[in-house]
Amino acid sequence: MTYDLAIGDRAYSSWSLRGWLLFDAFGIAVKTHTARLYTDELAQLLTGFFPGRTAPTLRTPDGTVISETIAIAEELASRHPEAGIWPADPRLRATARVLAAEMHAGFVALRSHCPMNLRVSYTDCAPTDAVLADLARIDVLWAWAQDASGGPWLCGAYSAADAFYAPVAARIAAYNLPVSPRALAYVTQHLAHPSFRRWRAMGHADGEDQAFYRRDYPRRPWPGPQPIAAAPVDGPGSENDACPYSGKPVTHFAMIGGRRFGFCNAFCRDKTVADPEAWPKFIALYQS
Ligand SMILES: N[C@@H](CCC(=O)N[C@@H](CS)C(=O)NCC(=O)O)C(=O)O
Repeated sequence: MTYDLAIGDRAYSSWSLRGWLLFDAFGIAVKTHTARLYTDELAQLLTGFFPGRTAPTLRTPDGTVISETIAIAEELASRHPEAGIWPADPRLRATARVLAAEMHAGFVALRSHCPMNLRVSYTDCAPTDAVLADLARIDVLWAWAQDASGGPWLCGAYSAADAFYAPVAARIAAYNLPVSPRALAYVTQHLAHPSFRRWRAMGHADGEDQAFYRRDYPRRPWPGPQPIAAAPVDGPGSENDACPYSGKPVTHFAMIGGRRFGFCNAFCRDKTVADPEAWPKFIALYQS
C-alpha cells in the first residue's frame, strides 16, 4: 500500500506541483497518476478519488481521500512528524502556516495573469497594477519570514511554506516579474532545488504544449540552472544495457553530454533529456 496522488500536467498544474513537493522534498514515497488538464481525463481519474474534483487529490494507504493542498500538507505533517513538513520551532511553524494559508487563498491577479508554465520564459508580460500589488505583498511576506528565520528558505529549512511558494517562484522566473533582489535570490534557490528540477524535467516530458497557456510575449532562456546538452536519438546502441531507473533492458535512446545512453521507456528518456542532472540514478551512471 502506498500514497496515490492524482495530478495534472506537470508543466502547468501549480497545485499539483505543491502537492507533489510535499512528498518528494520531504522524502515521502508517493505514486503519481497523471491526467491531462482541459480533457475529461482528470474527471475519469478522480472517479477513484471520490469526492475529489481537482488536482492534486491524495488517497492515503488506508484509503482516505484528501483534496485541497493545504489539507494534504496538514495530514502529511500529522502522519510524518519526522519529515519536517512544518518547522519544529513554534514561532516559525506559525509563520509558515500564515504564508501557506495566504497563498492558498490569495494572489488571484498573479495567478490569472501569469498561469504557471514551466516550459517557457518571457522577457516581459506587461504585469497589471493588480499583479504588481500581489508581487509587492509577496515580497513583504518573504522578507518578513526570512527576517524571522534567518533563512535560507522562508522559515529556516525547506518547509511546506516553500512548497506553497514554489509555483510563485516559477511564475516570477517564467514571466520575468519585477521583485526585490532578495526575493529574486529566493526564486533562484527554488529553480535549483532538486525536487523542483525533477518536476520541471517531467513537465517537459508530459506531452504536447497546452494551447490555453500559450502567450505571445517575447521569449528568453529559462533563468534556472542550464542542463547538460541532450537530445533523443533513434536506433539502438548505448553505453548501458540496463535502464538506470528500472534495471530493465533499454529500448529508448538519447545523446547526453555527447554520449549515448538507453532507457526502458520514452518518458524516462525524455525526463532525463530535459535535465540530466536532476536524476541521481542517471548521474550515477553518467559518472561511473
Ligand atoms: N484549492 C485547490 C485548487 C486545486 C486546483 O484548482 N487544481 C487545478 C489544477 S492546478 C485543477 O484541478 N483544475 C481542473 C478543474 O478545476 O477542473 C487546492 O488547494 O488543491
